Amino acid sequence: MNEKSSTFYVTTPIYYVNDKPHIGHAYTTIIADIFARYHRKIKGKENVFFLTGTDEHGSKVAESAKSHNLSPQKFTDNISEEYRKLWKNLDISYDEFFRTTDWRHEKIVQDYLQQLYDNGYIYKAKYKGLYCVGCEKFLSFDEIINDACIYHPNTALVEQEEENYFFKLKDFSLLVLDEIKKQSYKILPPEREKEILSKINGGINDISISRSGVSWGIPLPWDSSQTVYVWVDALLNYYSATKIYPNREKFWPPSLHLMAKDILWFHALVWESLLLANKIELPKIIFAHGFFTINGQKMSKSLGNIIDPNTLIEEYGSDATKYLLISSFSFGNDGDISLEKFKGKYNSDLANGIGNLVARVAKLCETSNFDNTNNTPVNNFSAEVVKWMNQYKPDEAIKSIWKLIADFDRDIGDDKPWKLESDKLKIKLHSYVGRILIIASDLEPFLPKTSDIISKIFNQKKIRKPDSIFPRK
Ligand code: ME8
Repeated sequence: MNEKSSTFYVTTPIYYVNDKPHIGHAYTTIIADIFARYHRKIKGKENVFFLTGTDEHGSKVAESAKSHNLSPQKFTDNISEEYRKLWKNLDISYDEFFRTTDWRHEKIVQDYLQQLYDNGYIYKAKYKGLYCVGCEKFLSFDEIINDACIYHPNTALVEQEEENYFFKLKDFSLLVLDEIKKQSYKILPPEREKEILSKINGGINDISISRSGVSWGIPLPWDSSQTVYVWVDALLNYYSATKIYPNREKFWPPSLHLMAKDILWFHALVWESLLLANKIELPKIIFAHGFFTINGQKMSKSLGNIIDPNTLIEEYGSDATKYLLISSFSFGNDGDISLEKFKGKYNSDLANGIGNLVARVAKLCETSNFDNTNNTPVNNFSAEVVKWMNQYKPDEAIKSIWKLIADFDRDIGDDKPWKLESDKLKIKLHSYVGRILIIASDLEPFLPKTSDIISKIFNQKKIRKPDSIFPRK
């Protein structure tokens, strides 16, 4: 394997700092964390780069700052810090936290756009359209239902006419189409790739890459009366990160960009076009997962149903929060979650599932005074976990671990070890410890703290029954 193929670079979207993080943001970041931890175990820590961060420019953020009577910089500093705190509480193992207000990024964005401008890919034109501040973009007809944005029905659309600079997206979209067909880069799940292909085939307009009325942004290098369109600024974070942090250049191109379907268009077409225009290698995989609702309703401030992930972490701990979010619906599809369902799932899968199994096996070892000096350390993944992770199905991978747990529980019932005589019992317990260490190793990317606790318990010479690892709620 050469160095390139052995590196793994995974990203989350950089989240807007107009408001505090919610469980939608936590969801994508947990999935990215799983991929990062999984690949670190296979490829080594130094070959994995996990990037997350915050998207801090643009009118959406500026308006929010104003409504809080704070300067945009102060406001973004505060919210960006909320994200970092959350990722710490949630035990997210990112390598770098990106902020688009980092001056090194601002300089890279300016140089990048200057190069596009010098090469004739940017021109000035008038544009009139309906702008959604929630999405930070002009909407196309298929994104407007009942005079409102499909993603932000409560945000009033603004009719705007501006003289802006445009990027020749239309020309590059045909090259992107070729790259998708050649499979040089992939959009997953496959049905999303089909959507993008049909949208490109349906015809593309050039895209405005600057704004004249937004001062909270990076000035265009050749015309400081305009700032860089926040989406162009934001997409370039993935590239800047490999330039501004030491020893990250070897990670280009990104292995996996994660996001939900709401922002796939920018990632699947605009991003690639910007890269192709400056002759930069394309990312390998763009994965757009689904959107989840809460008790059947869209999460929104006005409905007051936004769940703060910190509340879940306080109630259940970081590992359980991760488990509950990723196992609630299938990765890639839309889904629905509810706090009541979380409680049920916590009790059935964590307290009664893995928690009970660990207690049961440890107790058997303790009461029979089992000598655990000869267990074999486990440091790889079960074939099922590898299979699903290679298919970008972390939820299926975790399901396969819960199948191991259920099978193991059933086998203990069938084996009735408490009836075995001493020699047979020793052999049985030896195999049990082996099985539970396999589960612990498989769990490492998904429930890292639990994995560590289980490994410690079952690597003791004299195994002792621990306090309950997931107390019933
Ligand atoms: O779009 N279900 O930031 P953002 C699942 N700054 N995922 C959800 C979700 C839900 N209900 N709600 C949010 C932006 N997400 C830009 C990105 S990247 C160069 C710039 C997650 O704060 C999901 O990952 O609006 C979605 O794509 C992202 O949050 C949008 O975050």
